[in-house]
Amino acid sequence: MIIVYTDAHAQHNPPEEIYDGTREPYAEAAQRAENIISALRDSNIGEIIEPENYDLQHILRIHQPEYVDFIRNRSAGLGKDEILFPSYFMSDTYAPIVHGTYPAAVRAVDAALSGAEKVAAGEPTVYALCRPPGHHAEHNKMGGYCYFNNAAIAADYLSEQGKVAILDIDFHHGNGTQQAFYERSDVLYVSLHADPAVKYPYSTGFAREQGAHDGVGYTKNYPLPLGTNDDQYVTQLTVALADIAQFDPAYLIVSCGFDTYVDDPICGFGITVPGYRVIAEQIHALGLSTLIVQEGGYNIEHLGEMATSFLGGFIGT
Ligand code: SP5
Ligand code: ZN
Repeated sequence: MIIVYTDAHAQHNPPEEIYDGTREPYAEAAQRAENIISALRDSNIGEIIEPENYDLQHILRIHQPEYVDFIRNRSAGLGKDEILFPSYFMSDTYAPIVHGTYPAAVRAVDAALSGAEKVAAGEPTVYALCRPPGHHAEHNKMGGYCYFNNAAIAADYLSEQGKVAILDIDFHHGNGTQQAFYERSDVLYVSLHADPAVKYPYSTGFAREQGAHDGVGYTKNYPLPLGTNDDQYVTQLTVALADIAQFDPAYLIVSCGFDTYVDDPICGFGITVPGYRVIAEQIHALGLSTLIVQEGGYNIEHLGEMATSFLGGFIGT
């Protein structure tokens, strides 16, 4: 397996988010990616490479030019200790801008695109350790710790070569990714997530959302109750994997959040460290060329174990 990582993410370091009117420590901390990469360095899972640099055009196929300009200009205009909760182009109060947000977000896209390029060149499994995450980022809105939609940009890139399925196993519904492909039949979006009636992003991810126009039937949402454990999760995953097998894609992108973990501080499923391996083995059994893109996961201390367990399920170690 190839692992794509750059420490450029660390310059995106907001000190806080606003939750219910109160400023709270930023859950999507740089230490998340640092703990994952350190655990992977200590394992034999794969070679770690730096992402290449890609043209902005790839981002602009998913995001509005004014939105991209806004993040670039507002990031650059901030001092090193300033934080901005913008009034434009935002879905919520979980995606503030700091000085390093734009360059970090661009490099996260580069990591996903590098992974996509490797997969297109025949690499069976690539893990892009993206930070900041991406699946909540919409065409012209940041939100939920996300700015540019790494997985959607990689999916659009790979869709030039063949059909792409996206399996989103983050705890939260990927509203941004769903939006990007809602009217397309060449990219299937399948998501398992907490019931949006009770958890973020609240307004999308209901089972009745199934696509529109050419995309009818190519969005599949599987909301699950709080407390969902390993066995219950794998039962629903089996259904999602059958959808993907039936679609018969050339490539699979896994939007991989570890916020389904039993001890995640802000979520509420019951997936265990060994459970991540079982989930990965089931996905791997599809036999598809697969790009894994990191999304959420907030139990910083245990993220390395989760990533090692999950990625191990793809290589049989
Ligand atoms: C990528 C991803 O997983 N984004 C998740 C965005 C959800 N953020 C909303 C939850 C904020 C909870 N903060 C809780 C503090 C409670 N004291
Ligand atoms: Zn999440």
